[in-house]
Amino acid sequence: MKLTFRWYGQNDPVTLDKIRQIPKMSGIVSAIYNVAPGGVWSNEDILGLKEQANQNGLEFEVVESVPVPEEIKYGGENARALIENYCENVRRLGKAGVKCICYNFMPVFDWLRSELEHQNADGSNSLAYNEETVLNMNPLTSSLSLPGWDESYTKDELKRLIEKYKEIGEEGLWANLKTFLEAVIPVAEESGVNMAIHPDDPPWGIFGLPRIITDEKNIDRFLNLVPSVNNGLTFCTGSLGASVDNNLVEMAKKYAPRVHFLHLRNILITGNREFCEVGHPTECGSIDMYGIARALVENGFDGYVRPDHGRMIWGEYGKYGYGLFDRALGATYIVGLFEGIEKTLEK
Ligand code: CS2
Ligand code: MN
Repeated sequence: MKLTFRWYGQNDPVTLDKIRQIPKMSGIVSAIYNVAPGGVWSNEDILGLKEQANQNGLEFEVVESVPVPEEIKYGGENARALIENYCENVRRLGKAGVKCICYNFMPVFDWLRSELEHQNADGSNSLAYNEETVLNMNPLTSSLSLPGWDESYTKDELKRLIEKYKEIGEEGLWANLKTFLEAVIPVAEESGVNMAIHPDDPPWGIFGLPRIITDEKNIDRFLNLVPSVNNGLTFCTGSLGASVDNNLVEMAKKYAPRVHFLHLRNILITGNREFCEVGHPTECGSIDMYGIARALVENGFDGYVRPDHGRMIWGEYGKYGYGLFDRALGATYIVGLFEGIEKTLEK
């Protein structure tokens, strides 16, 4: 496995010179942040980012995310042209040496949480989810604003957007995902890039919006939409693991050959559709990190791994889920976990 770390670019308080000091760190996971979803990234920006990483002894082989604009997801008039832009980004990134692109196909919202600073007993804080609280924050009917949510939409825009997804429903979203993949995957193949869809977080529909990358049945369907190795997965343990119906060890075993990117994050399930994010080791939460990593390695996984969301510890303030300290602890845990598993399997 190749250990990586997410970096949000120039404005990220976690700097590259710090990231490089984490033992065994091979590279960054980043993106171009000055172009709106749907736009084409300039070669200059892409190569500049790679150069910055390389100057700090780090590779730049993974992008997270090339965002999929809403119009592709709901199948608007400009979807075709936007898909062509997306393909152009894949070509340019491939040429610059990027090997893996993470993206998601969640309508309107990316991850959803009810709390950004949930206080833990040990004095740390982390992201937490409580379904009842989230439903009370429905942006269409309540004046409360969702923590972490992009406030750039007006209520009317949001209403229209949500209506569009209601019209097309789950099957419409599947059809638009298929159209997207049928155009993008051949380009990814030619460009030497593995596409790795990120599961929906949490893995169920909210506010009447469809969510489809949620469980084994749907992931089977996704992988069969375009049965190419380049059409693969980001296996995000914290996202998939929020549903107690998902057997992550079994899923890891089954999907290993199509997993290109592994997000290791642990959560503690505290009730029905209620969880908080915890330290990475297995014993800190409800997810069998060891079992998942072992199932992946045993079945041939040799891709990119990164610690996903960390808690805020040691008085750090920063981007929620993306501080330095707890993610660095997670990275070190991941190195130990893989060393143990790989050495055991070699015997
Ligand atoms: C999140 C997401 O779980 C995660 O990794 O922080 O924001 C994720 O990066 C996107 O959904 C991937 O497209
Ligand atoms: Mn993730």
